[in-house]
Amino acid sequence: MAPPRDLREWISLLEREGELRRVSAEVDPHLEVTEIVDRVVKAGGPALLFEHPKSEHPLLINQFGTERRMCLAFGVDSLDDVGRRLGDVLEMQPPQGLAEKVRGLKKLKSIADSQPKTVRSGSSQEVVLTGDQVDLRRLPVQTCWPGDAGPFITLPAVITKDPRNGARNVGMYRLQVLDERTTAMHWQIHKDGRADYLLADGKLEVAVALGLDPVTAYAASAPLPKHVDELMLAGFLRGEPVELVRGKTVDLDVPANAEIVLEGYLAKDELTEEGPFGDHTGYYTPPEPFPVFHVTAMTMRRDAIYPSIVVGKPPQEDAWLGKATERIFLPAIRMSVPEIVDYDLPVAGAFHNCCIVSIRKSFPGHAQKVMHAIWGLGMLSLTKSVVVVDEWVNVHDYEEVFFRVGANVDPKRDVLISEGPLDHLDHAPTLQFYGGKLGIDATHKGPAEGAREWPPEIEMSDEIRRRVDERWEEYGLGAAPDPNGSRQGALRQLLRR
Ligand SMILES: Cc1cc2nc3c(=O)[nH]c(=O)nc-3n(C[C@H](O)[C@H](O)[C@H](O)COP(=O)(O)O)c2cc1C
Ligand SMILES: [Mn+2]
Repeated sequence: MAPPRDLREWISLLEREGELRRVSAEVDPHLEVTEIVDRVVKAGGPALLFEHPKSEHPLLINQFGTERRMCLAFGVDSLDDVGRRLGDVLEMQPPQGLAEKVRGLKKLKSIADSQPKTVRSGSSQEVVLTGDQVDLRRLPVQTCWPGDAGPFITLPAVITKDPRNGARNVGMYRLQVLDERTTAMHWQIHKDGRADYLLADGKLEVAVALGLDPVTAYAASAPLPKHVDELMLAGFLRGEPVELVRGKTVDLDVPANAEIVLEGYLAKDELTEEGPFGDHTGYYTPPEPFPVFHVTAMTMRRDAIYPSIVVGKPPQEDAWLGKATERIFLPAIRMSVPEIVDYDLPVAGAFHNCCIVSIRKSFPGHAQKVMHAIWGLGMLSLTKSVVVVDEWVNVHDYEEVFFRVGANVDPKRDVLISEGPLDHLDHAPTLQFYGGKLGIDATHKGPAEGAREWPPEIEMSDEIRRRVDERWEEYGLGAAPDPNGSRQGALRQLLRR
């Protein structure tokens, strides 16, 4: 099934699938929406369309809150399917034979189709407000947590151009609403939008799209190299190009199907105090200077729907945006580090705190090599701790990982303390941006790594397993438990947690 073309199609799809609830009661975007959503997210509940959030615009939230909805957004059964499609293109080899050539052409077409397309008009400009007509306070912008400095736009796609070569960038950076026509722009030190800003001479034009089809909205959060346009990725993943129209007051193309677009500019060196903001680390990030965004135009669909998301103590809705990235980028990571079998970024680790990675180990020090590779790879370079396990360990089964770390690690020999860049939001390191890294080698070790002879792991013989499979009914013990069930599941049952 083709992914939805815009937010309206997405909402219809969610509704058809029983994945969306409309709330007609009046609710307050000041804190009240957060408390409702926090409970619904943690219960694995539906997307919510608040029809009366004390604003003329309805508020959509929790659209990404479960794995099932994330798969619906991409039109796939499993997020790994999305990764495989991307991997297929990345790994393209010269085709052998006719069938492969035809398949190769299809892949090339999917790349050609990913280029955004300019169209003459779009529903995102049905209503055009400029100058004094702009009033951000008419949107149901949430104040999420009691200690927040004010209302924050939390699910934007921020579009800029590299002043050197015009290359587009799209990033999801929150915007603190300061008054009717200005916001702060929270792009962190490692981000591409900020790099465009630093390269700008005097002024940088910006457009912010709100209320996109779910794949394009996701793409704004994807950690692509700076020179790769996030809208290309969106077009590739959707299977059709993202349509753009000319901005009304800026020299930027904006999504034709967005619900709302904010156009404007940042003056170089005009900073404001941004925050505090209850962040995805589970703590408030303290006030810090960030650029001021002046809104010169607000364009909309008639009856525009405003999209929002709450971040906070994990798990929150952003968990599945992060998991989508984890799955989609696995093949790309394998391109540069092919010995990686799988990896997991635990949601509780806010994605940058921990990375568990399984490898096909083939030489002494291989685990350390992979730790350093991760610390040198795109946004993964900000990872604070890396746990390396052997290829047969399920990285998504945290009980199994804990078992391997306990069983296979000599802390003196297998723990590596290093240092390097850390996430902008990490409050733990002594210095902001820079500090310690922890690597734990939980693989089996050989004599060349200073270990004694490694003992064999306990495994039942295949013969006995087969016999018990065959005879299970005879024992009169009811339905057979899954012999390959996860350690996590087994432990929960055993300990009745
Ligand atoms: C819900 C959500 C909110 C985010 N807020 C911010 C933010 O305020 N500032 C920031 O720098 N990154 C934020 N991010 C992460 C960026 O969107 C992500 O790093 C993205 O890759 C940035 O694009 P870029 O690589 O083009 O800079 C957020 C991500 C999500 C999912
Ligand atoms: Mn980028």
